[in-house]
Amino acid sequence: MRGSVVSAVAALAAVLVGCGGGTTSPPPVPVFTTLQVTPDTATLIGAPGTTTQLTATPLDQNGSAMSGLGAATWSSDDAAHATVNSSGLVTSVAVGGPVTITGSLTASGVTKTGTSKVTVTALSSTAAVTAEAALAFSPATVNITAGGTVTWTFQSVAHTVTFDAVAGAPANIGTASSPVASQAVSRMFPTAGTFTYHCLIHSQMTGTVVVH
Ligand SMILES: [Cu+2]
Repeated sequence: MRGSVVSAVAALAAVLVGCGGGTTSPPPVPVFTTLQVTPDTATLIGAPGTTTQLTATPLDQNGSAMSGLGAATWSSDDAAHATVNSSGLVTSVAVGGPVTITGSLTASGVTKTGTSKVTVTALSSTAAVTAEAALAFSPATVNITAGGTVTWTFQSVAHTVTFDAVAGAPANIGTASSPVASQAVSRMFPTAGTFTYHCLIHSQMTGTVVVH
């Protein structure tokens, strides 16, 4: 019984190989199908003059990137809040949005477009970070103006805020032998820069303060 089933399967496989196993069809010709714009959403922090780069990639019918089709053109539907140049670089003008940035590419008579939604948010002089009991700084990155203040709120688990060696960083909060729990501590950032920090107790806890 079992043997006859195996024989039947083997016979069927032989038939299938005999029918088509010896031929190969040519690969399908790539057809320009989609223009993928990345990232599809972005946030510009502060205005005017902060920037983010968009990229437009033509894709074929299988979702594979195509080359040699030329460069996309770019447009903004709300130049009062964000503009885009011929290279896809978006620049904030005023807080608002989301602004729809459209990339467009015509190749072989086919035009495809893709979009990204860009929101322009205000840059604040203050930011709040929670040093969570779940072993994370949240949010991991905050942005403030020069002279602004960040306040870390420590939950029940003790942590440190230990700045990496960057000139202009404020004093650390807590030490390995005396970490901080269940209170809020603020630090002022007088100068622009990117200040990374970590927790001495939990090496996976890292964060960044970007001062503009
Ligand atoms: Cu920690």
